[in-house]
Amino acid sequence: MTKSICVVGLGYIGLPTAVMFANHGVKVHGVDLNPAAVKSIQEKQLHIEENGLQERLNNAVDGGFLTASTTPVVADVFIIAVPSPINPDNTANLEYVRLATASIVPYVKKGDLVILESTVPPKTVENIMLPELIKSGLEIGTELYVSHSPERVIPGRIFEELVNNDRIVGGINQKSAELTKELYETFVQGAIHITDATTAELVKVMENTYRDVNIAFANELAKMAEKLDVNIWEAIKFANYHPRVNVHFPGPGVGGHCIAVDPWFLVELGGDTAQIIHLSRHTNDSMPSYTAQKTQAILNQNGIAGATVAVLGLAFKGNVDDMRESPSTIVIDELHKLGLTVISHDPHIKENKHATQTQSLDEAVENADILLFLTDHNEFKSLAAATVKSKNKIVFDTKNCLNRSQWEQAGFQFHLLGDAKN
Ligand code: SAJ
Repeated sequence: MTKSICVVGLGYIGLPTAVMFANHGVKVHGVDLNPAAVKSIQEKQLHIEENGLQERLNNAVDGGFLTASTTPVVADVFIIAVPSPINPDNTANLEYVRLATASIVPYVKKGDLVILESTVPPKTVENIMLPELIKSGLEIGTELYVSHSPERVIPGRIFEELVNNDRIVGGINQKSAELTKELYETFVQGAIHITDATTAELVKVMENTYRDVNIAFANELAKMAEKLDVNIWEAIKFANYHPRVNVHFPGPGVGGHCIAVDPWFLVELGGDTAQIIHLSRHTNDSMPSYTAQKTQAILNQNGIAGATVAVLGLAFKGNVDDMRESPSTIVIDELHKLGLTVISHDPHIKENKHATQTQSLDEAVENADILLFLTDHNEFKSLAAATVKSKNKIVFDTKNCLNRSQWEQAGFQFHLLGDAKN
């Protein structure tokens, strides 16, 4: 029998997951507290950008397999995919997870399965979810099954990765894990590995922390390379030819709602033990200010005072429309603190979400003394330098996403983060 699923949280993970099950003939009901998100899904309008989402949403809604509302419904399976952010003091905010769990309690019935997909600190299922679920009156583990199956997909390639990535399933007991595995086999072609809930929680946070620490290492090396007269991008490329080396890349900072957030869960849990993790967070968080200061230094070298900076790219990374925890907003704040004027542009952020933003690239660059590229959108990579008409011809590329010789041929003075050869 095909089970019915209620997905709580229709954001970057919940919506693609809901759509994916619906496209495989499963009756799915999506729930979001935001009535505007619910309305847009009912009307097949996207409130987030993701490759392949529109056509899959159309199929799901037109086929009658996906409905949405602001409150849960009775179902066989509940998938929770709500935010798990950090508070201003970097401690975990698990209120959304707790409230989402509480919201399904009136709707769960004997034999149901509850799956948490949100990334959470180890022990959240045990300490936050189970005390809520027990209020259903059902016996946990025999009448109500519970597991953590962390999402591990990368924005921009969500559908490809939902199908092909291996999946970790951590049950509160074996039966919960097996039921969860069976469910995801609906569309997952990667291997599905079974473990306990706390291990699954740690695995997911560990993966993102590995990436954060590795990027911090690359950012430290980039700063050193500038003093050594070495191009760090070239050096990393060569180092990565070694079969056991995989150094990540520097940049203007680490953004998004995962890599910049999850390591703090381990810092909170680990205290003094989590030293490398803690230091890496600080190194990565220092990059927006470093980028702003370098921009100022380039302007000083050129004797330009009271400058206007065209910030190109507001999204936290290339080819997504997501500005959550984006380093760009901090870079802009830092540029303002230095007394610089900023005008920004991002081809993926359609509404003006930042006070400095313009929808026109030409308008962003026309009065600019320097073009500061902060994200590696394809639109920027393929930009013909000769067509860019800015006031002063200076470029600062923080993502190694531009073709240096093309920009130099077009008369631009070219600067690259992590490369002193300018
Ligand atoms: N970044 C660098 N240097 C790099 C790679 C990334 O500075 O070498 C920056 C990006 O520009 C961006 C940030 O890091 O600002 C994060 O980007 P990302 O592409 O590393 O990761 P996310 O946040 O889009 O997605 C990650 C993924 N985790 C891993 O690759 C281990 C994804 O698989 C997870 O599902 C996702 O977090 C999540 O939801 O947790």
